[in-house]
Amino acid sequence: MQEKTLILIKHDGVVRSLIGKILTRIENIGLKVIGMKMVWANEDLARNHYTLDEEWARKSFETTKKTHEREGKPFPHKNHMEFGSLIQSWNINFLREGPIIAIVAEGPHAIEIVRKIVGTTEPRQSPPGTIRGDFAMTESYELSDKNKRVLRNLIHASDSPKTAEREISLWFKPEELHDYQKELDKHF
Ligand code: 3AN
Repeated sequence: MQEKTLILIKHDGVVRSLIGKILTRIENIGLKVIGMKMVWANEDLARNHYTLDEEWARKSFETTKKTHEREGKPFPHKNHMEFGSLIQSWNINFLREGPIIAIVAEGPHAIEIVRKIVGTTEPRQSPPGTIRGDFAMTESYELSDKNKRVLRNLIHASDSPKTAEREISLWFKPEELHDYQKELDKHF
């Protein structure tokens, strides 16, 4: 039940001075920050973070296609791998735009809870109360498509235990993660 998750406050969050506000939300729900640093990712790190996974490409292709169809907008991409590699290259450029904050947070159900407070991939659909909904709701697939760039959605959070393990080991050395007690721990 105790889980660790990787959170990245991407460069759009850093330049909008949202580091403190986002961290407060993570702390407020009772998760423990056990690792944190500012990183300007190189090409290798960014590419390893956004590997082109076929299952992800298929899911993302379907979700984006559905959103376009619902709104009566043309969706020019024919297959998920062509679409996936385009988004991957946009994601790599975006991740390397400037320094970002990498965080490892720990707590019961940490992965699920952080995804919940982050909101949906498209900030426009993200409900008020979520990080993307409260701070980035004007961002949409329509805007990112028009400008041929990735969705600027402030934050990344691991989406499964398997991804969390891979991502944490990519961004942090074991000695950069710390073990300490907090007041709430006695209830877990
Ligand atoms: P999330 O960040 O909600 O986990 P993923 O993992 O599906 O979303 O996608 C990774 C990143 O790829 C997103 N944060 C978003 O910036 C970008 N992305 C995904 N789909 C699209 C799209 N159709 N257009 C632009 N950017 C996209």
